[in-house]
Amino acid sequence: MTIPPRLIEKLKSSERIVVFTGAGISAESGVPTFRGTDGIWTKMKPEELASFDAFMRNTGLVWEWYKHRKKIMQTVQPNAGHYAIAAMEKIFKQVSVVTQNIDNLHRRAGTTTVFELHGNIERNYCIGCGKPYPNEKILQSDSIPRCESCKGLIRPDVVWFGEMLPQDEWNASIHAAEFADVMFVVGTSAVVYPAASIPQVAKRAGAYMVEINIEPTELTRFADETLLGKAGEILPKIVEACKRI
Ligand code: BV8
Ligand code: ZN
Repeated sequence: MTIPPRLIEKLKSSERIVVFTGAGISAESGVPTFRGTDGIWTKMKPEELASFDAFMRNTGLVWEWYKHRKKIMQTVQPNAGHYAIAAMEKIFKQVSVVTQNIDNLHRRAGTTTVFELHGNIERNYCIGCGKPYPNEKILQSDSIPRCESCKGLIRPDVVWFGEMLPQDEWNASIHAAEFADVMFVVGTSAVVYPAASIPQVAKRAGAYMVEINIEPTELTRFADETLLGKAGEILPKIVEACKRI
């Protein structure tokens, strides 16, 4: 895969970069995606597990699923794609990552401006009194975690289907998209809203949209460039080409 020279030309004159990511950027770290062949949603429908109703109806099952994913996240590392995005901060004036992922891998790779639209699997809180709880506490026992202060149910600090996105993260993501010179869209099937509207906001505001995915998606027809291949292989090549600018 060679990086199109026109993209390098565009990046040469760019200051503000936004990178919108989905599960595909973490796939090479060993984190299962949602819709791929090994995808989580192939076994269960999203609403059956990632919704407040499912949590109240089937608390044990939902916690079992999140504890399983928390344990996976404890074993995985950022990959070359995450590190390449972090390296962009040394090349461009401003780099913002807007992620749908809850795996914390962008921060662990060194990216400093990360807007987490769907929460973070390392955080939990009591639905009764809001008290925060770290994963260490949650993973200590196999039982359903309850608050030591008010005995309320503890839940993962992630955004479930039917729930609003965190207002500050949302507003900051919209603002970054509106001022982006280049919007990278990496490893997302772009089917979950309102997150998937962020790249459109950037495009409408005049950003050059670059999609990186192993297959075409809902956004491909809007992209100025579509680079088909693995994020962990393409992103380092883009960064290398930019370093030579
Ligand atoms: C809201 C956190 C309203 C939890 C997630 C009917 C009923 C109820 C709701 C709706 C409905 N119809 C529409 C909706 C809205 C709903 C929605 O969009 N549903 C979809 C399914 C149609 N959205 C919501 O409910 C949102 N809230 O609308 O609230 C509201 C308004 C006012 C007041 C109150 C409420 C909240 C949605 C958030 C859900 N939470 N995650 C958890 O993770 O457990 S969603 C979760 O799935 C992810 O966060 C992400 O957003 C999505 C998965 O998408 P991707 O990340 O793109 O992953 P996917 O596997 O799909 O694709 C991977 C891609 O990577 C592929 O393209 C693949 O080709 C590529 N790839 C693979 N390997 C690589 C690669 N690319 C590059 N390199 C590789 N190596
Ligand atoms: Zn409590």
